[in-house]
Amino acid sequence: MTAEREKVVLITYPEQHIIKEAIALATTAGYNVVDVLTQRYLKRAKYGLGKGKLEELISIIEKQQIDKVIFDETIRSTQAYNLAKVLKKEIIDRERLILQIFTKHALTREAKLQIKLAEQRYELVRAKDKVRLEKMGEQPGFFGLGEYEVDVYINQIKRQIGSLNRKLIKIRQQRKVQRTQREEKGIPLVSLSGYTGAGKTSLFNFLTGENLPVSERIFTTLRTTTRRVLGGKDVLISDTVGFIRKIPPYMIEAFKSTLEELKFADVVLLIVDISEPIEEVKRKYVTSLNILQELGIEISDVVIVLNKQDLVSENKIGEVEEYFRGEKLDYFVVVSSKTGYGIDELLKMIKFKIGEERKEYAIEYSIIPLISNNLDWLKQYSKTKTTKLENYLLLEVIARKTVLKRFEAYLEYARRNICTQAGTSNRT
Ligand SMILES: Nc1nc2c(ncn2[C@@H]2O[C@H](COP(=O)(O)OP(=O)(O)O)[C@@H](O)[C@H]2O)c(=O)[nH]1
Ligand SMILES: [Mg+2]
Repeated sequence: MTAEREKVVLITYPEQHIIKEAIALATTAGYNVVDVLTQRYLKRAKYGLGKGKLEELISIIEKQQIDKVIFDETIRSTQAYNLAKVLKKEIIDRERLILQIFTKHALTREAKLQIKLAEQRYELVRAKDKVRLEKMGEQPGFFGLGEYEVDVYINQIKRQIGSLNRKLIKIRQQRKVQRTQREEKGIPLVSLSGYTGAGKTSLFNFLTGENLPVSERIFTTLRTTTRRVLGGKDVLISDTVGFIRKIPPYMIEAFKSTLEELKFADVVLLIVDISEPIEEVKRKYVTSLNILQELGIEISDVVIVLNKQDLVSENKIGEVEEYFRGEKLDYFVVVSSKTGYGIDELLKMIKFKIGEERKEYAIEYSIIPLISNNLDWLKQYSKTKTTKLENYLLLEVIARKTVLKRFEAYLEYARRNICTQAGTSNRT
C-alpha cells in the first residue's frame, strides 16, 4: 500500500507539536512523508524558504525521488511560482492540503459543494494576485495569460461561486428531510472526533480490527458490509475528519458540513492525545468541546477518550485525570490504541450509552393527531405500551436514548404548535 502513496517532503515549523500535526495532516490526505524540513519563519518573500534550506530541499528531492512538496503555510502566488520554477515539483500549501483532506472525508452532497466553494475561494484569491502581478508588470506573461484572459478567468470563478451558493441554499431547504431518513435507519452509530493526530484512525482500527477478541467485537464500519453484533444489534462506527489548528475562516463551513455525520451519532467519542503537554491537552479539549457544541452535539452524548496512555508517566496520568474529574464529566476513560489498555472500559461505556432506557409520557389527546406519524415511527424503534386514561394517553416506552430524545423533540414541537394556535384564536 505504501508503494502507491505519493512521496512528499514536508516543510514546516520546528515546534514538535506543529511537526506532529503537519505529518498527521499529510498522512490523512494520503501522502507518504519521507522527509521533514523545518524553518523558524516560513513567510520569506521569494521562496518562503531561506537559501540554505532551499538547497537542502533540492538535494532531498533529487536523492529521495520526491513526487510533491508540502508547504505547511499559506503560500502566495509569487512564492508558489518561484518555488515550482526551481523545484520542478508541484507545491501543495497548507490550505490546499486541508481542502484535500475535506474532499476525502466529504460524505454528503452538501459537504462536497461546501468544499468546492472553498476551493473556488482559494482560487479567487490567487487569481486576483495573478492579475495584480500582471498589472504591476512584475511577472509579465505570468502563467501565459494576457490581462483579458485573466479577467475572463476571474469572472468564471465568480460565476461558479454564485452557482454553488445557490445550490447550497436549495440543499439546506431539503436537509431536514434527509436527516430524518438517516436517523430512521435505527442502527446505533458511534462517531470518532478530535484533533488531527489524536489517534482517531488508530482507535477505529483497533475497535474494528482483528486485535479484539471475538466476544468484544461489536462494530461494523460504514465502509464495509461486515456486521458485528451486540446483543442482537449492529453498531456502526465512523472515523471523521480531524479538527485542525488555524482553519482559514472561508473553510469553516466546509469543515462543519464534513463533520455533519457527528450529529447522527448516538455516542461521540472525543479523542484527546494526553502525551502532549498538559496545557495543550486542556486547550485542545476545550476547543474540541466548543466545536462539538457549535455543531449541535449534546455533551451528554460525548465520551472523552484520553488516548496514548502508553506514552505517559503515572504522574502525568494522575494530573490529567484530576483535571477531567474537576470538569464534572460523567464519562472519560484513559486508553492506548496501541496496546489496547482501557479498551474494555471504553466498550463498557459505549454499550451503556447506547443502551436502552425506559420512560413514560403523558400525552394530551389534543396533540395526538399532530404526532400520529411520530408515534408510528417510535413504535418501529422501541417497545411501547399505551394506556388510555381520562385526561391523557399514558405512553410507556423502552428505547435507545437518541430515539427517546428525537421523540421528545417531536412532542415538544407539537405542544408548542397547539399553544400558538390557541394563542392566535384567543386574540381573534
Ligand atoms: N504510542 C501511541 N501512539 C499512538 C496511539 N494512538 C495513535 N498513535 C499514533 O499517533 C499518530 C496519529 O494517529 P492517527 O490514528 O493517525 O490520528 P488521527 O489523525 O486522529 O486519525 C500515529 O503515528 C499513531 O501511530 C497510542 O495509543 N499510543
Ligand atoms: Mg485519521
